[in-house]
Amino acid sequence: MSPQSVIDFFKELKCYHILNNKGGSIMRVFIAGVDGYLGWSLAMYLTARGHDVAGADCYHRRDWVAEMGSQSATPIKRMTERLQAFRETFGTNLQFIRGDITDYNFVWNFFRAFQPEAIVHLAEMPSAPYSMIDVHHSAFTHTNNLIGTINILHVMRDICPDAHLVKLGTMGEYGTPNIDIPEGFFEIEYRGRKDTLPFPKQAGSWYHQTKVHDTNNIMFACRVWGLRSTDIMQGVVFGTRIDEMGYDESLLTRFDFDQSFGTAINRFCAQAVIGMPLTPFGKGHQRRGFLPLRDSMQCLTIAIENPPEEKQYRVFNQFEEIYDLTELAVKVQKVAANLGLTVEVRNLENPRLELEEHYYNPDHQHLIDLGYKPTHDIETELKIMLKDLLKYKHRIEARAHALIPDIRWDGSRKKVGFIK
Ligand code: USQ
Repeated sequence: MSPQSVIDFFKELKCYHILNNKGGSIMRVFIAGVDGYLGWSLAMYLTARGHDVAGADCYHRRDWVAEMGSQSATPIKRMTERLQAFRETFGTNLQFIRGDITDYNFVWNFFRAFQPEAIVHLAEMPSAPYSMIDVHHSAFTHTNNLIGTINILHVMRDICPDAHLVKLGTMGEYGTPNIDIPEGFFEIEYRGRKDTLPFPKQAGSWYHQTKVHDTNNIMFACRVWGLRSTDIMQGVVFGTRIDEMGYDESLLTRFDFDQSFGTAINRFCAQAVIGMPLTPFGKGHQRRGFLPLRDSMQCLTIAIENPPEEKQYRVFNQFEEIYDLTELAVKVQKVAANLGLTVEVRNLENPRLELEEHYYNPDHQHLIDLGYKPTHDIETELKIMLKDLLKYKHRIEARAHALIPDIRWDGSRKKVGFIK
């Protein structure tokens, strides 16, 4: 799209005035990846709080899930219908242009016209298994994730150097070291000298590696060009909804449950709904930080509304609580039983190479200091999820085969079996 046509697009939306709007607590927020699980929810959450939101997406996520032979449990409408429902509910447009962040000119034109004050970058390939399929998927994950971030950093430097980049990283960047994990940096004494340095990264997949590379690139851009950024080390997100979605099906966000794009709790809930055993991998004592979708929205908004200083690169570890995978499966089993759903917990052979029993103690204080109030009620959230998913049981059953993994970390492709 040419620069003039992007500007015409914003004029047509009658929001051209925002190009010159300075100051105030209402911010112009650009969301890269606005058609995704987090992006669509965040667009609603921010709009409901009065922010001017614009977004871009090239529908990669829809294609990747289809490639996995799966579909979202919640039915996802075409973007035109989603935008119409958005307009009817919120009384304002979500300013959307279809486009790919790996296209530098697209990012340049969009930022030039919209002049974002905050940029939330969610437009990355988010799946560890998908990145481990083969060389092509690994290379695609690197190209997609690294080039998208590089483009955003360069366009920020040239068009909106005062804007704040809120970049979605992952707790998985740190891996599972046998010591406490700080928020990004730690003080170290080595051979009698002290410094504050980035905490070592030990990612567990090619996908997680791309997030580590992004972190290095963003830190460099902040140091050299004076940009400001919050790198969010987010844990595993779960949930079907946030309150802003109400009961309009067109406003629901996607809910994936396949081996690549479904995450642990979401998969357990999908399994419970169709009566399939819940599947901790291997010994099932992997520990991770988890947070509900509504807390993820709260935290991202806190980060946006409390930008860092010029040149500052800061890290937030974003999760609510740490759980052991088997403990979680048992929680899902219990809440499902209260709804009359009987399900077993059965361990599956682990397709991944990871520690299955380990120490895990990451800090997560920065967001709490800024006002984050964790939901703390996982069982209520699980009940909401299971009730929502029961409406779409047929859609999960139709793709039940996608729940059993066959993507292995050694590069082979063979379905895993139950081990007990
Ligand atoms: N797991 C099971 N059974 C399952 C699915 C997963 O035991 O049916 C285990 C995995 O082996 C792993 C843990 O659960 O030990 C988490 O797996 P996951 O698929 O929920 O999450 P992961 O691959 O780590 O990636 C997800 C998101 C990613 C995000 C990351 C945050 O897909 O985008 O960055 O969570 S974190 O895990 O903290 O790195």
